[in-house]
Amino acid sequence: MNAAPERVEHQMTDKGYVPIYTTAVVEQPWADYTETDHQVWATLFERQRELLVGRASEEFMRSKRAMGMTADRIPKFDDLNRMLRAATGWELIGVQGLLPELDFFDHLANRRFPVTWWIRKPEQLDYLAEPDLFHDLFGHVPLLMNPVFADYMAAYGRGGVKAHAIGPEALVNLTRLYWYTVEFGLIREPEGLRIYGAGILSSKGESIHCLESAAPNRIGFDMERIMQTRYRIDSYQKTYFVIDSYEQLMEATRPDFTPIYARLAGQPSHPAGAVLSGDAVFNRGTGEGWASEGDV
Ligand code: HBI
Ligand code: FE
Repeated sequence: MNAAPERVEHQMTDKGYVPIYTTAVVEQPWADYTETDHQVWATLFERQRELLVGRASEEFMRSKRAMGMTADRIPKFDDLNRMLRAATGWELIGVQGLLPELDFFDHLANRRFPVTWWIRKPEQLDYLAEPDLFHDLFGHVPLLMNPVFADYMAAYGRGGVKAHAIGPEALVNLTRLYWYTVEFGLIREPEGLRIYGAGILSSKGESIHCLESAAPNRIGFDMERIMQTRYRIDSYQKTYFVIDSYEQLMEATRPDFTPIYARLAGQPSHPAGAVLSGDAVFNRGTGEGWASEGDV
């Protein structure tokens, strides 16, 4: 097994410096995971499973149970693939880590979800600057069992390939859509606001913060508003966008985005903490304790 992930370079992206890895697809080196690796998985899994009761979208909790993920061992991609392929035609592929955006989009467009093969170290339990196996497998994968969300992710990938051909500004707009939905999205359910974004689901602190803190704004989903809104990569989000349903998300990606990009081109973007007159505001955050507006 590769002793360590093959990192290509730190690339300056609109999210600041992020490590970009080789794009090779790798077999999950399951037999080589150490007891410590399995223990890290167990600790993170148990902690989030308890924390997410009453906080995560019902669809996430149901799908996670359906996949048979447990705390005691790191799941095998092959086991999960049998269920995923049957449910929505998706499959997991092992990767070294963050991929260049076009590679990532192309995988999504073909219903392949890239999952980092390595898991964080015990000393990184609470914060990691890049996606690891826990973030990808626990945060992103269960909802791929939901047919509507699975279709959204494939449509998003196709949109990403197109945006990449249009140019960098379109790509930034589309990356913001991913950020505020797939990574940090909230959904309105009968019992109240619930989490579906993987970046929150795999984070203890943000699972609590996003629903219970007075600091962030919580605003109704508006795709163009999201495409114009910058975000943070190094702190809790200042704004969370709330969808009414996964169908709403799927509907939003039906139209061709090209005219939308054209309309947004050259328009100023909004700071992550902005609240605008047209916003459907669930609550206007107090913003206390926010760092400067140094967001992307
Ligand atoms: N690569 N492996 C991996 N996983 C991601 O979630 C990922 C990526 N590359 C780019 C990326 N996400 C984001 O920039 C998306 O908004 C495209
Ligand atoms: Fe992610």
